[in-house]
Amino acid sequence: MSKLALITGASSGIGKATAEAFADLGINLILCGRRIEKLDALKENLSKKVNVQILTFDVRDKEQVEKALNSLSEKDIDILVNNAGNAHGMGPIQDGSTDDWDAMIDGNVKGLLYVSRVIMPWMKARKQGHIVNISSIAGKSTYPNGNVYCASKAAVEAISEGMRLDLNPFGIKVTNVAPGAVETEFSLVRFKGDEEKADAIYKGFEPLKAEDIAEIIAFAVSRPAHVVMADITLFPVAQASATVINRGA
Ligand code: 8X3
Repeated sequence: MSKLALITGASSGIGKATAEAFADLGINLILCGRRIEKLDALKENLSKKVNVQILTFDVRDKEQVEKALNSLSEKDIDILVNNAGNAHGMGPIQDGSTDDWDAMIDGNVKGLLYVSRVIMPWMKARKQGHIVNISSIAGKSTYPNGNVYCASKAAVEAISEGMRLDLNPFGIKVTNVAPGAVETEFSLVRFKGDEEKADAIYKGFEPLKAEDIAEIIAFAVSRPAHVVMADITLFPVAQASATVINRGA
């Protein structure tokens, strides 16, 4: 029987690429996000391969999350990909914008928790399921000016561990994925639309593409029932740590 996956932040980047990779595996999809036109376009494309539903909500809004997820007629979700999240601003912590901090803590941490809080009991009742949390190298290592973004991803790392421990009695798999430099809308959002700054992040080396991460996620969710890939760190070859990237001469 086909599996069913729910992906947050599915309208672009790693979320969208993961939806495409899952469709290639015959996994039915619930695509979640805020940008309905983008989700509609993706649905139109992927519906040729699998069943696709769309749910529009903002993960930061607890009521919206609960209302949208509880409206699902099919609650047998096999795979939850907690992908929604972003960086907002980058600079010294003493000058940080509290609005940016709210956006990152509310989206990357609380949003992931709100979505998971609804879906985990459904998985627990079925004694099966797989949760994939998209963290970051920033969650394993804090870099200069990354402060609150790094903190939000460090929280994701801790939540993945907490889920793995507490969901262990129910046979639910938890995979934490920590990418390094991936070229998506990520830097454009972080630098508030400043294309020059965003492009500079990926200059002088070949960054990962969203599809590279999606391929690994697709691999992780298609392992045999007794196997879980617990923690995956992914770098482009030019990257050696959160701060060391070989950009050539
Ligand atoms: C994205 C990777 O290195 O910009 O989470 O924090 S990094």
